[in-house]
Amino acid sequence: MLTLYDYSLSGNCYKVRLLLSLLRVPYTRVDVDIKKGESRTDEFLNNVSSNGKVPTIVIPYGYEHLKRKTDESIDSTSSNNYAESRSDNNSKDNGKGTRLSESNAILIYLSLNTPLLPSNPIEHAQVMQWLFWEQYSHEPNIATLRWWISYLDKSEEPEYLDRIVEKQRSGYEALNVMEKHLESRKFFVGNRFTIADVSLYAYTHCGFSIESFPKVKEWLRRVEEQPGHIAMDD
Ligand SMILES: N[C@@H](CCC(=O)N[C@@H](CS)C(=O)NCC(=O)O)C(=O)O
Repeated sequence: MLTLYDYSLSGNCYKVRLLLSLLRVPYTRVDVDIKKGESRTDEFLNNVSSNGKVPTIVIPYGYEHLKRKTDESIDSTSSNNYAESRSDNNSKDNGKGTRLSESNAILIYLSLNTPLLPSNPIEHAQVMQWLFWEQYSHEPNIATLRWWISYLDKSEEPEYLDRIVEKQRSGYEALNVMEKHLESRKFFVGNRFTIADVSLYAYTHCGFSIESFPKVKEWLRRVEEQPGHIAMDD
C-alpha cells in the first residue's frame, strides 16, 4: 500500500489526499507536524524527504496502483518498473519503496492511465502548463500568504508588510488569469476535469477571497461536485 507523509493544513498535501480519494486508491497516512519541526528531523531527512517537505509518498517496490487502462491512457510502461525503482539510489526509503515528493509530480504519477491525465499530447502538455504555473505563479503567493497570516501570525510584523502587499498583488494577478481562462471553459484543460483542476483547487478554495471572481467560484463548485471529492479537513 502507498504511504503518504502528510500535514492536514497543507494544501499541497490536500491535493494528494483529494486525488487519492477521487481515484479511490487506499493508502496509509502518516501525519507530520511541520510547525513542530517534524519534517526537519534527521530521521525524516534521511528516510522520507531530503528536502524536509511534505507531501511525500512512498511507493512499495513492484506497486501498481491502477492497472486499468482507459481510452485516455498514456504509455507508462516504465512508471512502476521494479528494477528502475531499485536502481534509483536517491529515491530509496530504506528498502521500503521509492520516495516521491513535490505535490504535482505525485499527482502526475497517481493519475497516469486514468482520464484525469489526458493522453492527447496537446492536452497532456496543457495540464503540465497549469501544474508548472500553479507552482510558480499561484502557490508561492496564495499559499505562502495564507500560511504567514493564518498560521504564523505575521500580519503585524513590520518586516513582513511589503512582502505581504507583494504576495497579495501577485496572488490576485493569478486569480485574474484563472478567471479569464474560465470565462469560456468549465475546467482548465479540454473542458473536462483533470489533475490541473485538482492542483489549482487546493489553494484557490482556501486562500484569498474569491468574491470578485465569479467564474472561479463556479469552477470551485464544479470541482466539489466530482464523485469522491473530499474536504480539506476530511
Ligand atoms: N513544491 C512543494 C512544496 C512542498 C512544501 O513546501 N511543503 C510544506 C508544507 S505545504 C512543508 O513541508 N514545509 C515544511 C518545512 O519546510 O519544513 C510541493 O508542491 O509539494
